Amino acid sequence: MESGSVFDPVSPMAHTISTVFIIVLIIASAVFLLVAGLVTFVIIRYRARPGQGDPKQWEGNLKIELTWTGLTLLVLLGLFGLTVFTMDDASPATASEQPDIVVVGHQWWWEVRYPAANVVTANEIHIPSGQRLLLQLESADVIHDFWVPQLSRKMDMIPGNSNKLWIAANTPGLYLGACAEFCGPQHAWMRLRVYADPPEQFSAWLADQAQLAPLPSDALAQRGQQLFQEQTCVSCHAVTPNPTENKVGPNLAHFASRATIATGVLTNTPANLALWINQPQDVKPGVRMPNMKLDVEQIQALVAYLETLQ
Ligand code: HEC
Ligand SMILES: [Cu+2]
Repeated sequence: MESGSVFDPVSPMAHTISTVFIIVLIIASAVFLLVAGLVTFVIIRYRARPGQGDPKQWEGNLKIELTWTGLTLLVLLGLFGLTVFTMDDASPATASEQPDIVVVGHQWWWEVRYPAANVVTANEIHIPSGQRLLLQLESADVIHDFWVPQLSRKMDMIPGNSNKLWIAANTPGLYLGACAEFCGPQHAWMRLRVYADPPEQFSAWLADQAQLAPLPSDALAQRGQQLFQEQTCVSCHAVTPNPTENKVGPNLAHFASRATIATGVLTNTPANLALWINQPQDVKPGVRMPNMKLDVEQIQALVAYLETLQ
């Protein structure tokens, strides 16, 4: 089941935020109903009636004013206290712990690194369910914001600075997130998928990601591999899971195992992949990948090759 709602938290951190959200919503609704109700009552009860002169004039009322000021103060102090405790629960102290995963925001995609396993991937984060993991959040260009509402609080990704965020998922599943800080024209297409796998399945996934995908065996895919090197795709995309240099585009070592193309714009099918390679600027205008002016045969070969990167 996939979802992304604040009201459906699956980690202790998200749960405490969801709770405070609901409490604030209830209190704010009660205040709204009280005020709107009183205003409605007064409008109807004390409306002007034909033949009546001006009503009796009032000049302040200390008792009523003290009451509404005092009650408002109490409500605000209560919410303040609640918020302080929630902040503590939502961001447990991190001390100097090493991050389990480093996530780097790019215009407009997510680089995902598993330092201990020496794996680099993109746009999909796998985590073992039932464990708390420390993320280190960075940015390669402008300010982005990491937000997977069901798993944790949201946190900015600041160029030149790294932030730490705990996430967890009590139950296996797919949890959707998105960039939550406007970061340029394609900000809305900076989606994120977090897969919480049962721990053994996660370990198997990570071990698999650390390996090179098997070399293509059929002629078309081999031609695609060659084109990938010649057409400068390789200058922006690594096809090994543990490259030594940083690239401008997402790591494609296991691209075929991902569900979407270009950070959520298209589902990952051969037809969509052909469309993407042919016209990235039409699919995601402004994207940092140029239209390469390839012919149909070249595109077919590249698709065949990329499909082998399981
Ligand atoms: C100038 C750099 C650059 C070049 C050259 C380039 N790309 Fe890209 N590519 C990118 C960027 C940046 C993205 C991420 C787009 C986004 O999601 O916003 C991307 C995304 C992709 C994706 C989707 C990856 C994913 O996980 O969503 C594929 C597949 C891809 N490129 C294939 C190619 C192929 C094939 C070529 C050569 C014909 C190529 N690219 C050339 C920069 C480049
Ligand atoms: Cu953004």
